[in-house]
Amino acid sequence: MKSVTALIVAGSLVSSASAGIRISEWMYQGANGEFIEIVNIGAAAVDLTGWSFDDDSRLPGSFDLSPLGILAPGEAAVITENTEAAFRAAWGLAASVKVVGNLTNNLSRNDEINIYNASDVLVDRLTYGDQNFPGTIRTQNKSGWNTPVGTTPWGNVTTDWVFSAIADAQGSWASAGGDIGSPGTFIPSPGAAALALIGLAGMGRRRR
Ligand SMILES: [Ca+2]
Ligand SMILES: [Ca+2]
Ligand SMILES: [Ca+2]
Repeated sequence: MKSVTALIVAGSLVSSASAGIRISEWMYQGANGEFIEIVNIGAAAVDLTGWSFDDDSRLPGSFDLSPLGILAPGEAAVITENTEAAFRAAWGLAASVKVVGNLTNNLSRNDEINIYNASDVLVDRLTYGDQNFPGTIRTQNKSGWNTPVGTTPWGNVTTDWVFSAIADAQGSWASAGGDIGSPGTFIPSPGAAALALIGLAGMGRRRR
């Protein structure tokens, strides 16, 4: 009974958030540069032209995400303080992975990640910090990840977020400098994928 209720709640969240860009991974400090990963968990492609990022100063337009272009359903992209070329080389990323470099906002140990759309409306927020939120992870030289389908957006970091480890469920690996993460790779959990399908089925029924 409990699991049925959870399925219904998660399904409704998915369908109401069909525009679907979510923060899925972050590392506030690393040998090859801090980074943030976002993913399109919706059913439609999303054009990031005019979209932006800011940290805890919460200013839409602070850092332009337009260079990331269009994200297909399920596709992840990376924002990093490193140069795009150096980040790609250090992590061995395929040319198809979308990366925007030269981020200057500097994520700190306790900080915030805000993603705004082209209308400067907040799309997703992660407020994090192992000091401000005791018991949560400190993403120094290893990233934290979550599979955000079915979880509440606009949230604080919670114990749902876990450290990346070599060959974990995201297929994480080590960078040239020894950082551990999976920038640009997003693997939905089997449960999250099932919930997304339920959400899509619900949307289809309502349209008819
Ligand atoms: Ca930093
Ligand atoms: Ca900052
Ligand atoms: Ca990832």
